[in-house]
Amino acid sequence: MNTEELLTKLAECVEFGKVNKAAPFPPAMKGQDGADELAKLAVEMGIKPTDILNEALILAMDKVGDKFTQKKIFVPQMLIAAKAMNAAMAHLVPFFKSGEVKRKGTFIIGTVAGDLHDIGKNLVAMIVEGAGWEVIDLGVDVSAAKFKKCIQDNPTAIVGLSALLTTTMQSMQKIAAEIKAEFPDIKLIVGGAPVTDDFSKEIGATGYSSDPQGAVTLLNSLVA
Ligand code: B1M
Repeated sequence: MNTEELLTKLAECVEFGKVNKAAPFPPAMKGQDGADELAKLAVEMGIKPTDILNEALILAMDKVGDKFTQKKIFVPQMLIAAKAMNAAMAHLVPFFKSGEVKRKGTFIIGTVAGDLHDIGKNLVAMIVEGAGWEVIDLGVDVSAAKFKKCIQDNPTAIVGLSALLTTTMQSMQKIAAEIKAEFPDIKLIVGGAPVTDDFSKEIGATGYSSDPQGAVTLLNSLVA
């Protein structure tokens, strides 16, 4: 297998959620090497980690995000694709740590105080990470103080707030105001089922996205 064939195959594994050779899913790829084995092989073959990331993994996750936006795939397919992505990424971690592979930026994300919904937030975190960002996931029920502490430690980060309840939209508004009072130049993006573009403008957020791929596009535009 040459480099191009290997990266194409690796991208397919991520796109269709073939985690490793033992994984029975997807049935059409049963018994074949998965993202785990192929990423390992790519590193052993000396393919540049940035090429593995950009020409296989990110490419595949972009497709996954687009298909999800277009409702061609659903949450389970996106989760399994993210699992395959993570299996491949494990082989690239040493290169990230050494600084050989540069991230596009840091994205701090959390579900706002009072809100325990994390499925959508986790999807956003996974897709953004898959798109080449460092993601700091603060979890659920995150207070303004916790966001602010994290921003202090990561001053160039962009912040993402997620809310799933109409009641916690108020919490989102309060947290956004507290963050902006202390960090007026911070870039803040918001999302979650009840959140709208109008609401994001009302609370002074930098931007809004209704889905993970939109969040990636927004983030990329903010550092372009
Ligand atoms: Co809750 N819940 N829930 N719930 N729950 C909803 C949201 C609800 C609409 C159900 C309903 O009544 N039809 C309703 C909210 C009504 C409202 O406020 N308008 C509701 C309620 C009322 C409640 C409780 C109050 C119920 C109760 O206890 N009486 C309670 C609140 C607890 C709390 O948070 N304090 C509660 C609890 C729960 C569970 C814990 C049981 C569970 C959450 C488990 C978990 O997350 N780990 C749960 C669930 C699963 C749901 C539903 C069924 C599914 C939510 C979900 O995961 N959707 C939901 C009904 C529904 O949506 N059909 C419901 C799938 C997910 C992929 O979509 O989260 O929208 P979503 O994320 C999307 C986008 O919004 C976007 O990208 C994601 C992918 O496309 N996105 C962002 C999200 N964050 C983003 C951030 C971005 C950008 C995009 O940038 C930063």
